[in-house]
Amino acid sequence: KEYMIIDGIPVEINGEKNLLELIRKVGIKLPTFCYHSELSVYGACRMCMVETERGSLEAACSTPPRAGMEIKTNTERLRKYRKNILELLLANHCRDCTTCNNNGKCKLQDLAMRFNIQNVRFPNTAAEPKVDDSSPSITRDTNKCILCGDCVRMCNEIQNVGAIDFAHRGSKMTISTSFDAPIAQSPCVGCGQCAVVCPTGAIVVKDNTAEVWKALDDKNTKVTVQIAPAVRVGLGKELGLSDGENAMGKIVAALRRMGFDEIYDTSTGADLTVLEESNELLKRLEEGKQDMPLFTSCCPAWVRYCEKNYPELLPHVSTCRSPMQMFAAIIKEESKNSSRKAVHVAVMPCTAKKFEATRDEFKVNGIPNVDYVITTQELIQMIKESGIVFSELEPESIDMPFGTMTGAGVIFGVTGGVTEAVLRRIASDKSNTGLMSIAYKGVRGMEGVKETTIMYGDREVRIAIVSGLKNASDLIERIKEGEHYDFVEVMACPGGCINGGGQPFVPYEARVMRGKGLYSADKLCNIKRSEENPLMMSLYNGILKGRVHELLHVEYAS
Ligand code: HC1
Ligand code: SF4
Repeated sequence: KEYMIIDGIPVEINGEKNLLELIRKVGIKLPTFCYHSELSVYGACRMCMVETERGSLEAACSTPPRAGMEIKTNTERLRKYRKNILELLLANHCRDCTTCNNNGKCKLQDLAMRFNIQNVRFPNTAAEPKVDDSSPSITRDTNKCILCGDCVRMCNEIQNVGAIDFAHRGSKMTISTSFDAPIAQSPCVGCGQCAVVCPTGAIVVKDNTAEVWKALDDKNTKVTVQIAPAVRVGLGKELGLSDGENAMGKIVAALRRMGFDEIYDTSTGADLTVLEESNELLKRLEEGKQDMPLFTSCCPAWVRYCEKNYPELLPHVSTCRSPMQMFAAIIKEESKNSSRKAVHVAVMPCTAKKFEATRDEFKVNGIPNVDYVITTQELIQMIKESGIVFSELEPESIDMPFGTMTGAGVIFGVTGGVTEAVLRRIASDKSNTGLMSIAYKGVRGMEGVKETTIMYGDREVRIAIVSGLKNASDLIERIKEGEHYDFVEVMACPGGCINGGGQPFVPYEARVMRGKGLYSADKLCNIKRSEENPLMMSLYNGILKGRVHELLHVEYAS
């Protein structure tokens, strides 16, 4: 065993890549702006400097631990050093914290508080705000940027999109799209992962709460809402619950108090998706197709990425609308019977859903089926604004007539969930053991690439599950080189919707807890398979009769 000394405490080295990981492991919160374990090490912010026994300063993020090494993380010299960095950043920053969209979630604000910055010794040189509001998913203000490069590395390394990069040199350096075009005209797919890692208000989730409040206040409007699977395990932590705790009942209670007229669960829409997508897969298998796989279509950032980068693959993307859009089409259809104006809101963990809602494919007579998408973060904001003490709410249940859903629909929110739900549908063994054996087939887990093979009759069905768009494009390249798959699930955000761009930012371990939360929610459901949802039958015999294609399917053509 090898040891080193951190602040006088002997600590075992156990394969940690850098000092920062080891320091965090012993419970010391070393400050950083630019370190994320899943991104490459940039080492630019210098906040994580530590002092060695020889008196030199080293960046903990880019120094590997060595046996016998002795370091200090909190000395007079380090405190001065960090304060200096913070003051320099603040001198160049607008400091409109009270009116900033990121107020309370900003790392710069947080560290200024933590290091007790009461005075900035340098003159303020912050430029006027430069806001790019062109995207329906994210809002950028480059003058709140501290050049940590987190967004650039996320967009390039994990998402393989490359919509933004460093531009210019020295004091003119900024983060920009190519030719400084509005982000909506760049290759951006709206996944929001840049906003997840941005430590300040330079990239934030687009805020649509005002429109929703307005609809709620209007007596002549009936406001229906659907809640995505991943939201229930993503918002509790900020409202006094624990990481990954299933807060669905409390969310329903909060939405009812806020004035929503009918409250539904997107998992019901996911049940419809399972039935339709399974049919598509079975048709392929029965026709003995061996060409390109069937790609899932529920993730709007993936669909956009495919349109922009692999338009030739679009015929292989499932024609199923996403669960949000299938369900919205049905809810809007039902709302036609109301004498009031119908507004439908979707609460999503996802920023790309905001874009999906604006697509012409999902409008009827120019009116979108989903009028507004708000993210988990915006819902938290609305709950706080309304003064509701979330942790004390009594859980309530969703509404009828569309209030039945299954465990298969709930697990959509975590990578591998769509596949598991489809496998439950196509498996011939409908016993409990059969159900459990699917779970152990390699579909679960937070890995970015998973593969499994199942038997359908005497045909081998090859399945790949990817999350993170770089993993998707690597897989597509392999497929183009001749590797065969029958079914490919793609989610743009690493880990799936539980880590969506609209969820509050949490470290990796907490994301795992969110996934576990969804699997527990599945266990709690008395119906596990989509085809056993009694609502499905009545929908197919009712609203959907003769209109399955019109209401549940879409053809994307870029
Ligand atoms: Fe998702 Fe989906 S699972 S895309 O990740 O298919 O956003 O949660 O609502 O539509 O159901 C997101 C989550 C969500 C859809 C479903
Ligand atoms: Fe890149 Fe996604 Fe951010 Fe767009 S939203 S700039 S694709 S990380």
